Amino acid sequence: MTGVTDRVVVVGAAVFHEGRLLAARRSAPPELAGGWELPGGKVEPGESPERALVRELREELGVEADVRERIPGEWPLKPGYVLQVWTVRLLSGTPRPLQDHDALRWLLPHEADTVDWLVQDRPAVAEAIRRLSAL
Ligand code: 9L3
Ligand code: MG
Repeated sequence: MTGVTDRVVVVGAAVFHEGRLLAARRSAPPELAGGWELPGGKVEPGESPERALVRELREELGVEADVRERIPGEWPLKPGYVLQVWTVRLLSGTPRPLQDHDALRWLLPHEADTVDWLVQDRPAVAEAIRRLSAL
């Protein structure tokens, strides 16, 4: 059962590869287009967040991913939606913007502020960069 008090969990991936963080530029919806995000999307009913993240990265970027650790915390999106973030490693494939994105970048820690992150993603990105820098 779902009710009016339930929140939709949106999962985001801090994909780490060769010392860089993957940033994805949204192409939709219009109010978010041009903003950079941690790729991911909504958890479906009955789906675990980790499974949702694997599915979203397959659909959006065409890669197989290994979900590692949750970045503690959650961040409000639009009303009724919260963002939760995990660190992720690539298992296979090269990310391509297949859905909802029109550009990708691999950022070194010192380049983290060179893209215009969606405001809601900024706290999670900051924490992801701290973890990447500590690897
Ligand atoms: N959202 C914000 N930051 C993110 C992600 C993956 C998603 N890192 C927002 C955008 C949409 C909603 O969450 O309003 C659902 O995301 P999607 O399913 O459109 O990717
Ligand atoms: Mg998405």
